[in-house]
Amino acid sequence: MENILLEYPYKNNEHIALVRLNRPKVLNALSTDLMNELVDCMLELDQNPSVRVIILTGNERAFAAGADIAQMVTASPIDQINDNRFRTWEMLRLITKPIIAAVNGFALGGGCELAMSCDLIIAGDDAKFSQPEIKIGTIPGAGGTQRLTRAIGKSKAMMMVLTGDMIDANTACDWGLVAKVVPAPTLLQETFELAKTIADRAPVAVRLAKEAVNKSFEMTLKDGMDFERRNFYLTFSSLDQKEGMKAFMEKRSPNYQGN
Ligand code: CO8
Repeated sequence: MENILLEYPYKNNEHIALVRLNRPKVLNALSTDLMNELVDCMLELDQNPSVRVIILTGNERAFAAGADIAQMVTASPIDQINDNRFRTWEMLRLITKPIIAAVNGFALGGGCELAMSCDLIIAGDDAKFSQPEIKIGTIPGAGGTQRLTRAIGKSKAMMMVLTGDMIDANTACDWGLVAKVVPAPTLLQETFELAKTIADRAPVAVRLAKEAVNKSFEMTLKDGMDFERRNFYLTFSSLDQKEGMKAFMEKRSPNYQGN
């Protein structure tokens, strides 16, 4: 892989994988090759039984400054259709394990959309978010008008999408785009602590909970409640549910095996 790095930096915890976007010279612009590598890597991690949580990050300067403009500048609509870059973006939706976006610096355009494709965002206090496509004569194409609107509401999303202006990390947190803001130098450590907490939970339940929360964006409340209930029932077929409740009754910590 040339455009991303896969690391297991937490020696005492093999359950957590760190995927780093790695095109620093162009602020991690999301080229087709990068997105292909990213999706391949994510699909592989999803199949790896020892991995329970994935952290996706960039570097100190940028999470990602958007789709690679150099690849799009002369593209025709037919080029875009033939290239079918959104196929890879769609495949991110197939990942069943929690993905935490750890954002320092710029998360712009496709970079903001990529962060929003993750399950939650932790931001360093220097992070900046925007959908700047309007400034270069186009509009968001990977969820910037949809996920952003669901995250922060119509009026604020309109302001961001129609102006293209950046918001800072604290504003993004106040508006509900970001779960937590931490001092930038501590971003990976803080994200690891959160990932570790999630990795310590029952993996089957984590997967079913993620699936149910994501369904809330696609279903009516009634259908979503039905879906949630079925996943709730399904947890009772896991050994981890037996272990979790037994451990509670025995006043000890549970030991989850992920089955
Ligand atoms: N694409 C390609 N190259 C980029 C990108 C990008 N999105 N962003 C930055 N770069 C490159 C610059 O060209 C520059 O390269 P070089 O050194 O060779 O000149 C290098 O990164 C450093 O950038 P700057 O010199 O511009 O750094 P500054 O600190 O002055 O500015 C900014 C930083 C504000 C982030 C500025 O670079 C910028 O505005 N970048 C573009 C942001 C943008 O418009 N993003 C939206 C792109 S469109 C998009 O994302 C649509 C998504 C649709 C879905 C995805 C479909 C695949």
